[in-house]
Amino acid sequence: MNIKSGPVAAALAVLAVLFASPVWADFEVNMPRGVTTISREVYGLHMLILWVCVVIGIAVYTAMIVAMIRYRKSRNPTPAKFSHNTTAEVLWTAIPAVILVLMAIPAAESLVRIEDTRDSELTIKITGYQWRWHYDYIDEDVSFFSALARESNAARRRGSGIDPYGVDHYLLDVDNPLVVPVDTKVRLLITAADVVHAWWVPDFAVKKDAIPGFVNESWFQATEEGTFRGQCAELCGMDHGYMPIVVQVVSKEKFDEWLSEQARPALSQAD
Ligand SMILES: [Cu+2]
Repeated sequence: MNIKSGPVAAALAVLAVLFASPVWADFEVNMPRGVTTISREVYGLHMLILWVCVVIGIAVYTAMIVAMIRYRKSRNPTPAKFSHNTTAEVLWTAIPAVILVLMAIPAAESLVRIEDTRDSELTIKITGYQWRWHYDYIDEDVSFFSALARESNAARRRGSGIDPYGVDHYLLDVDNPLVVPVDTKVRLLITAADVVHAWWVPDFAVKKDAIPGFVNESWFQATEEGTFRGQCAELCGMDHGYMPIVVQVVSKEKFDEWLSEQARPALSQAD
């Protein structure tokens, strides 16, 4: 192996090992399709605009490469002297403007739906703290804190001796998950008690800043049961990386059961 090829070969070997590793099987290159009507709409919009960009990219690069080859100096020694072409200028201004307007129409329609929190069946107030979340089921007398799960918290500490790969959902698990019923429009009131946080669950297409003194609104309606994970998405301090979000979407019957279970200990505490 000579000196030049040494680092290149080493880098290629590292890349080969990285990409062959089973760890990558968990990663998607694209954004998730999600489990709410809005998340699927956002995904569809993202794909539509991606393909519009791909077509434009191919058209522009093809024109550029053709021009570079056809009008190269060796083949075209005396270049044309004109400096304006009104038709071309009108076209390359009008066509992008029309494309932008066409893309803005479905995007604006989605934005209106994303902001429409009317007719919700359940309201949950979410408060960000350094570094945990507080959930308050308005009208239900149920509220609790949700913090990093004990196993993850132990493994993250320096010198803990615990292998993070051995911890299930390392840094993405909490002690008390948020529980919501399926097929129910859940309105979220999002705020913070100390610094700016952001409540982000990709599968719901919800990412909203939690700002002290302000109440932001959002909503989601999950159409599938399951456990969905997210994280605080605003750099909020030293332990920003240790405030995950876990939402359990359960059947309506299970949710009612869960609610009544939650209300009981709160009552006994009040006595
Ligand atoms: Cu935070």
